[in-house]
Amino acid sequence: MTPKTALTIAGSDSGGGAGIQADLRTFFANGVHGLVALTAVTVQNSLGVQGFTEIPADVVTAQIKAVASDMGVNAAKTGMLATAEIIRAVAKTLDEVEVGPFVVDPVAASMTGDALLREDALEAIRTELFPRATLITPNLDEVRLLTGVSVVDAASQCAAAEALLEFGSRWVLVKGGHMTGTADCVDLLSDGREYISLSGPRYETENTHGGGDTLASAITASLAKGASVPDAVAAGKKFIERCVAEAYPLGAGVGPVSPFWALGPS
Ligand code: PXL
Repeated sequence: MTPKTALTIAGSDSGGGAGIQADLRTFFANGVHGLVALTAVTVQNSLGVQGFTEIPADVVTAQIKAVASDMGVNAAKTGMLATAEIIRAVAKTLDEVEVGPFVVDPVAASMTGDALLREDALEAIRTELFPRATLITPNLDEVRLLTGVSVVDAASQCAAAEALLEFGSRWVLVKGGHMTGTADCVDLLSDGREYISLSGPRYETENTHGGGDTLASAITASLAKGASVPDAVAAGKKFIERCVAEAYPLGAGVGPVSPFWALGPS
């Protein structure tokens, strides 16, 4: 049986915890065939990102067209996009090929605070990609950069969701994981009509590298299999919770969230 396919348009993490490495194993663990349009090669380890080189925008476009025209894409997501030129190329390509539901994870920086986007690029994500997105999945740092709203409680999380929907995505997931002083991790999913609060346990771990990528990929995998956005987000949250619960130390800095539980008992 041919599985459904999901495409990640994202960068490589030499440390293997985030980026396309996280996306592909999350797709695999969720039973979909992963396709890749590589945007950048980062040089990094658990201590931080030492630098990155972007892939030429026309090569990013060519990768998307190659897989979409032959293999078919049931859902797609973006991670690190590196430059405004790549973002514009992705937006234009999505007008030309069919990729199904489209998830935009507006990755701006790594857990260690290192930039993963050139300066003018966040604006391009907002204007070029958000209007084409089925769902956007910003964390609270990205919410602040995109809207100026500092989320500190349920009311400001709701205000942030409304401000983000103005940019034109169908749905927004305002992730609450970075909120301090809350016992649970509460994410807010909204399309402007429904406001769905998703609450899960907060695990005490420093090892959360790749968490955002893993969540967005798990959601994308469910969308590829035909789930509705609320069902895909609920399933994605369950998936990332297990990955965070079993995150492991690796290197002297921030370790990765773990997908190993998905293999079953060893
Ligand atoms: O987690 C965001 C992210 C996405 N993509 C790449 C990364 C990171 C974080 O470090 O390195 C390639």
